[in-house]
Amino acid sequence: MADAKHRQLDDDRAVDPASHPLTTDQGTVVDHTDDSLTAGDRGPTLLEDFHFREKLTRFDHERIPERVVHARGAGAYGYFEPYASCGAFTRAAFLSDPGQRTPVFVRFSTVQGPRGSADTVRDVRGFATKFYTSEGNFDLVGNNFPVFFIQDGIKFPDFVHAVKPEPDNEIPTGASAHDTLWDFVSLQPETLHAIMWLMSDRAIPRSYRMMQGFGVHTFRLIAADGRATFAKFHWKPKLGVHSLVWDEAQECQGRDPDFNRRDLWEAIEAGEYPEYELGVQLIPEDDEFAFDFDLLDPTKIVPEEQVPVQPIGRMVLNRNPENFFAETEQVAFHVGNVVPGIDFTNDPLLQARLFSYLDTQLLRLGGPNFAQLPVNRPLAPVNTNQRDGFHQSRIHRGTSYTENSLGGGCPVVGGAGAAAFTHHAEKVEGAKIRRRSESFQDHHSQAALFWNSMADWEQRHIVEAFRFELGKVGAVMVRERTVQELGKVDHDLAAGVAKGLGLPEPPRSAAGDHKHASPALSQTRLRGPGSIRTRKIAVLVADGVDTAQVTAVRDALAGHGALVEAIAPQDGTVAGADGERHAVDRALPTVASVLYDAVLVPGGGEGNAPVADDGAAIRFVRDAYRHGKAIGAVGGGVRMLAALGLGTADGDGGVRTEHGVVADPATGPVREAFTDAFVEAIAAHRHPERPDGRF
Ligand code: HDE
Repeated sequence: MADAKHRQLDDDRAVDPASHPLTTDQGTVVDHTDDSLTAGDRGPTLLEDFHFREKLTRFDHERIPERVVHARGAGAYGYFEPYASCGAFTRAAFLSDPGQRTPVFVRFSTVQGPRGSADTVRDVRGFATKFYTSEGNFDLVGNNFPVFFIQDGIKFPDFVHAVKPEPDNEIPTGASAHDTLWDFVSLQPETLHAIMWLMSDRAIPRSYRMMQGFGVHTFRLIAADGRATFAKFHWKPKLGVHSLVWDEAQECQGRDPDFNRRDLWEAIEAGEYPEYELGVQLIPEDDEFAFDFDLLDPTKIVPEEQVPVQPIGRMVLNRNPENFFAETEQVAFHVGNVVPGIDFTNDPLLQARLFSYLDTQLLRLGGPNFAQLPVNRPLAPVNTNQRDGFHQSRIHRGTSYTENSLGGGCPVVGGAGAAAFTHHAEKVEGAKIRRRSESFQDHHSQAALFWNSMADWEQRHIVEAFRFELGKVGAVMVRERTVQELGKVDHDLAAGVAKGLGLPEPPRSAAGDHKHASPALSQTRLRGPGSIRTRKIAVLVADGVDTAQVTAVRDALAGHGALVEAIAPQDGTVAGADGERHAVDRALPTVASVLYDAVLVPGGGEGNAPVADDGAAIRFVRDAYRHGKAIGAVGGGVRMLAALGLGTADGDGGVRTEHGVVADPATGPVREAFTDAFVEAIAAHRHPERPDGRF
């Protein structure tokens, strides 16, 4: 557990609060902190009260500017280890030795909303990883979409101004469903591919532990002999890729605005460490022009069917931060933080980012010395001629210029045998121009590729998302223009959206008219190992519940690593049908179906489900059904489902599974066939095939 980064942080940890009484910033012990020093009982406060002044001043200065984008986030420490040496294509030391663990810090984030916004908004998620390697920090600052909204970084302020809340009333918070974003989109077809991802379920992940990450740009990996290979970085979550559904995501924003943050924190606290596999798509330099798009264009993917993703290592997140501000807020990522063996390309978005990150951190972290902050400090030795500035916390010794003789010529540049970074000697020539390359002009083919790759239910969700977003746009011409643009992606898509908006069907267009698909893009292919580990299952109980049934299912699910909670109309305990008391984990009014992955409705002895008449329980079950979640019912629980029209009470008395609703009408001990079928239904995550559900 105590890896090198953890040990390094020991030097930075504040004094153990239990080890010493309260002091001022200067270390003077304070005698009283609840009343200010006043002249007399009811007199004015005295200026000489240094503790009072310090306490208020420090409080007044607690806030720093939040990130201009990606303000809301959650972080965790862990480690990365390669499966084998990657020496064939990169000289990066941390990728060379399968036995070597490199400490990491990861920050997940949403993009549009401020620090206090809700987690489950429709948005891109940031997935930024800092590798504390022996050769310096390498930051892989990615997103959970493999493409971006614009091709050239000079458009970034335009894009962000458009997606951020409206300038006059600062509405909406954390949402893209408003006029300025869609005005921009409808006029900038380069946004379309990323917009397709944004309208898909990828934009509402179930968990940070269940989403992919992408480096987006094409990078260059450099081998020890100087040979370069183009590379795209991919993170794949071990638990599979899973999403919420939109209705659920919206309700979560109220029920638990910290839904994703809490999920990450609790999983790590419970020892269920999130794990991701790092993969690379490798493209030899000779194949730079082998594609029908430009490798430098960040609005394009390299389909996995064309260039497979090679797994190269795994990352495990196993430690929560100790102080949110010091670590998660002050961490400073920069795409420009690379190590020998990893280099850039001329992707104009990447080039702009190389400027922007350092620049923004100078403001956000109040000066140039933020690399000395504990979470940012490399494990590799730092020996620079950079000096002074705000918040300098190192005592540098010796001269600070090169060449010097008075300092013995130190620090030596490119010391003998040291792994110095050498920029790849790419040949470049050309006239200075301000013009988008011709090779960047196709904006529709890959948006159509994404659409073609989706399963029916994924396409339905995309159409519904467009209808929702554009339905919130007031300017009719913006709605119309967007639908016209969608017509160039796919006619059925545009027609479906137009219908929802009450607009005429746009004419057929040839622009994105192809049938190519990349099956690897569909979430139906990304469900993962079919495990229910860490899934949250609610069991609805009340007085009279069949405790034996509850205990049997609970034990079976817990045996598969699921987290089971007994939920009752009130907290405390409920009296089982057999007279035993059963502990309640949560009271119904404090929870909702949207906070769980599945629900079990047990019976009560020979009777109906004990919660059959409870309004909140009925809503719970109905919501689970609408959101396509697995529902299990045993004994009288089956009768409750039938009464709600969510299943039938008839049958031959055997275990029945229909669209993820698993029913066992037997009132005796729970049968293994039931638990097996319920586990399978939960592992499927969602059941889009439900006939009358609104999934
Ligand atoms: Fe960022 N981005 N970005 N971005 N970005 C920032 O840096 C920027 C882009 C990404 O958890 C800022 O420290 C420009 C793509 C993540 O701390 C800022 C452009 C991708 C994070 C910035 C892009 C990202 C940021 C804001 C277009 C995915 C959060 C605060 C040229 C590959 C990191 C900060 C964290 C944060 C600029 C585009 C990912 C302003 C100019 C593409 C995950 O520097």
